[in-house]
Amino acid sequence: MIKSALCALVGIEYPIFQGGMAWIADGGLAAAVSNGGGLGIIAAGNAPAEYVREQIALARSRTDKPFGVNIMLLSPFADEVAQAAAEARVPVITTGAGNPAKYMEIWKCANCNVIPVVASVAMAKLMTRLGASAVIAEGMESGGHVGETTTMALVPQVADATDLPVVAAGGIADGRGMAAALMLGACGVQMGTRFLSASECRISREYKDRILKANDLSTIVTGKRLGHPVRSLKTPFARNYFKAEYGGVSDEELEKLGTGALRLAVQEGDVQNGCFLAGQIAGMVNREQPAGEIVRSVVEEAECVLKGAAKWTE
Ligand code: TUI
Repeated sequence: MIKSALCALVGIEYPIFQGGMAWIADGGLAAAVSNGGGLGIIAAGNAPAEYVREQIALARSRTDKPFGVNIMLLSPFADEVAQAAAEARVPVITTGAGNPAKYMEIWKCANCNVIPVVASVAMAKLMTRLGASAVIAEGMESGGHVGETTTMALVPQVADATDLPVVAAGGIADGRGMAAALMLGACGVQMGTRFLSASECRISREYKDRILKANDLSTIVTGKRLGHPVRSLKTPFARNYFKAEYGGVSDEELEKLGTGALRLAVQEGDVQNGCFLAGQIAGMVNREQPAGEIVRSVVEEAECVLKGAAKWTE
């Protein structure tokens, strides 16, 4: 089985992280992934600290394996959630959509492994200097908030820029993607969209079915004009938002259109008003299965691909 420095660093069996998806990645999903040998991650999203404490307690009641908390840095509750994660001494803290510099000290004092998502080489270097344990290099194939660089271009450049373990994210959904990421210099992968199909992933039936039916052209990036580009499924909501964004709609009205849209997708399955975040590999996610099975099958397939790779040099 594939092992890497990441496994020893965070105490997991296989170097696979589950992405911290806002409104989706709760303590139940995180525990299921961790019990399967990967690293489950609870998403704080825009929720207050109380929600995060509850989800940590839920995860701890379902697993004795390590898990993480993802802190979305644009959240109005980022400060209190950062404090709560330190107080709960979660083994791993990942961050997204910003620069976590101001929290590094409290997290390190609490002995948490801090593993920020970076979308550039400059951010990877800064996080290395500030004492991160590893970095997640996330390309713009991912769902949700996206940077500008693809995984194929970002991962090797980040791997060259830091001595820390690099986790590749964005556009990875199977063993081929995992094997390719390892060849680019990563020592593990993070997957979000693939775990949307996990049996333990409690999203609306509409959301899951749309992921299972998606193809290679099913996603779109909106929100560039407001400075927060996000990738989601091409639903009526996303198409309308896209038109409004490139039409004459004001910034205020655009902000209003997006408010509450993640919750409406996840909990209500509302295709008119909900934003169904998904990565470009949604077209490869075709069946529902337990999270542990997803982890094992991706690792097994990656191993098979890597063993077969010698054919290229024979
Ligand atoms: O964060 C994500 N994905 C997300 S966050 C999210 S919730 C949201 N809600 C409203 C608006 C925007 C987001 C849904 N999906 N992925 C990790 C990620 N982080 N991707 C890119 C980045 C990133 C970008 C810039 C990390 C650091 C960074 O630094 C900029 C700087 O200099 O502060």
